[in-house]
Amino acid sequence: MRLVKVAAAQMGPIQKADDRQTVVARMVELLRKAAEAGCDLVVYPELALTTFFPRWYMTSEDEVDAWFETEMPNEATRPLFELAAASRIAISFGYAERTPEGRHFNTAIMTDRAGRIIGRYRKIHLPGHREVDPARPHQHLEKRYFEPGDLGFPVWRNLDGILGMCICNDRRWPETYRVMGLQGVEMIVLGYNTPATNSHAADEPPARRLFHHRLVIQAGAYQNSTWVVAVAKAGTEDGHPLFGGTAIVHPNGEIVAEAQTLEDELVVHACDLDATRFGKATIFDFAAHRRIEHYGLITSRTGAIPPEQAAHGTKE
Ligand code: CDV
Repeated sequence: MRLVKVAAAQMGPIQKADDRQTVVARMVELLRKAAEAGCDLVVYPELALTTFFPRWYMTSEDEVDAWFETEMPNEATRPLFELAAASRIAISFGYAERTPEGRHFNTAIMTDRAGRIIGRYRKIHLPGHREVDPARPHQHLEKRYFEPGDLGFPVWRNLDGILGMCICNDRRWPETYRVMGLQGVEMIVLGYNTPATNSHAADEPPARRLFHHRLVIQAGAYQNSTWVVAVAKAGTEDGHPLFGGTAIVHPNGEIVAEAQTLEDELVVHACDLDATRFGKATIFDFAAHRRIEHYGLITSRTGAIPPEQAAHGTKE
């Protein structure tokens, strides 16, 4: 057995007016509880330090940059890193990153037990749009504020296993899991902020949104025989509801632990990384069964082209 006791640290809403210190104090409290529970790893949501600011349309560069961190750790997050190191607990959380060159990414980091950042991931599948879309009941302006990640989907050796990260919308794309699966990933950790309503379809029931969330994380786990730890920012931020559904998924695709609230809540499970071996050695033994000679379209074509158009070239 290679047990990693994971705390999926769901966070309740963060309001626009909440400062980083207040939020980090909540993260520290969750970390304390995880330490009491004997956890090895604590995973927090996407953009954990602030409200989900991409719902707000901003034009001033200064206003936008106020949501971004230029270094990590920084003054606000240092207490979290210090407690993590003192407790010998690895952590992962998301934040808005501005690089020294002024580039903007939706980023997640992972530390080792000593509190050193050993992994960085920048969100690749950015949902939403760049300008205000009056047809939508709420805006989702990630494409305005972030560039697509430029680091691929790496994995890291940590906690005696092979761990990877992705962020929110990435979980809906099978390529995300498979690229990490091809590097032998044993646990994928991800944070998300998912609105409880669909901005393209206001009548979509929240239950269906939760169903799709579970569907993709369970499929990603099963098809790559990996643990998936999916962590929500939940509840209502300045009138905008986010669904919860923080969950830990076994490599066989079953959910083994799930959040019960829309508040700060720890979902804890002792994950045996050796449980990934069975699927990786049998039905999803990639080396034995994959047929890459038939997968070329996955990397050569972005959008779908139905057969009629493919036969006669693309439309002008
Ligand atoms: N933060 C996100 O990436 N949210 C998307 C919503 C917009 C669909 C998600 O996939 O949950």
